[in-house]
Parts: sequence; C-alpha cells; structure tokens
Amino acid sequence: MLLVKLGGSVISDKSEYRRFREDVVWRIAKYLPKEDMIVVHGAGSFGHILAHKYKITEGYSDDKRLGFSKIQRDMIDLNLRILNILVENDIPAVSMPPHSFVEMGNELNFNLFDSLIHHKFVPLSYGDAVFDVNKGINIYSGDLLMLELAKKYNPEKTIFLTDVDGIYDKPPGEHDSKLIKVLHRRNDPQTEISVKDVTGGMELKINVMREIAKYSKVYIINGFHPERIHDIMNDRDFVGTVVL
Ligand code: IP8
Repeated sequence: MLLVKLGGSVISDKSEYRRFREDVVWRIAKYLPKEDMIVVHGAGSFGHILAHKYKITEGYSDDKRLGFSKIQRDMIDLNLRILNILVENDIPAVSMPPHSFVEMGNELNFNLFDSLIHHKFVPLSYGDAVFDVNKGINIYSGDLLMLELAKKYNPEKTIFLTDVDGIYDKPPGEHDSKLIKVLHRRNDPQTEISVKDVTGGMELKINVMREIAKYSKVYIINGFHPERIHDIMNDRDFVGTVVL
C-alpha cells in the first residue's frame, strides 16, 4: 500500500486565502496509483490562515464558533476540489472528513477506513478543525493522521509531497543548504524551523516522519515534480529524502 500526503504548500498558495493550485493537483493525480493507496492532504491557505486568526489550537470559546465553521467549510471545499480531480483521473477516492471520525484525546475509529480499503476504494482525508475532549475544539494536523494511518496499515511506502526537494540540513534556499538524501530515524539533523504553521513547523513534521519510519519507508519529495512518485514506486533513483 502507498500512503501519500499532498502538502498544503503544494496544493495551495499559502500566502493567499483559499488559493487552490488546480494545475498542480492535476499533474500529481496523473502519477498516483489507481488503487492500494490512502491519500491525505494538508490545509495550506484553506485552513492555516483562519486557524491562526481564531487561535483554534488554544481551544473553545464562544467567539471562535464562526471561525471553526468557516475552517470546516473551507476544508470541505478544498477536499471536494481534490476529490474531483482524483475521480476524474479514474481513482476511486472516497472522502473521509476528520471532523466526522476524529475527536482529539480519544482513540480513532478506523472501521470506515477498513471497509473502504477492503472494497479497494482510495480513502481521501485531510487535516481539519475538529472537537477535542480536553480543549473543546482544536486543529488536527494531516501529519498526525498520517502517523495514525501508518501505524494501523503499515504501508510499504509513505510519500510526503512538499514544496521543496526534500529535507535540508538548513532552511532550503539558504546559502550552503544541502539536501539530506538519507535521514536516519535516530540521528538529529540540524534542520531549523522555517515556516510557521499552527500545527507545528518543520521540526514537528520531521519528528512525525521519523515516527512513521517505524512502520513504513518514508519519502519526502517535491510535489511540483510529481514524476518522482514514479521513480519511488519503481524503486529507481529519485531526487528527495528517504527516512530509514
Ligand atoms: O496542513 C492542518 O493540517 P496540515 C489543518 O496537515 C488545518 O497541518 C485546518 C489548519
């Protein structure tokens, strides 16, 4: 099985509220398998801008209700656009909105995922605004969902599509920064936080990827070069990072 995350900065322009990159998602869809796959997508500017504005991760208060609703609405909108592209590319994807099966602080219920996978559908889920047993409301990151899914289904390969070539030893683009081709689960790279997300920056992502590497081979590649998905699926050399 392939578990794949379409990063929020690939599928949307993070600097502009609800700016979808339709052409990029179309190109990615062409390189995805038609079955034996679970797809998760991030929020990008459909989620993070309002999540910051309404301080959703700090928990419930009455004045956040509209923000919470808007984030869920925007994520449904984003998810539908992606679902549409996958289905138009003959991928039998079925949407699994986290707000209907995740309550943070409680165990996840995988029953519906089990049936979808059993019937060879492709579950399509995402990071979302959800309920939380302690805080009332919270943001559930697509990366955490990736970890839960990897634990549960032990996919052979897990691919994160990001807006850079992989994991770098310094913020990518900075003078001297080098792509780390093989990242070991245990040693600590000198990567720094460059992008601020409400659900944690790069550091949290790298920790989650390392954790997932206990259950799956993890690859981080550039989503703007989706042909690299094929390289990985065919066990060829690829540009990116593998976490072992
Ligand atoms: O982009 C965050 O998910 P992520 C979800 O996978 C929201 O971290 C709604 C901000």
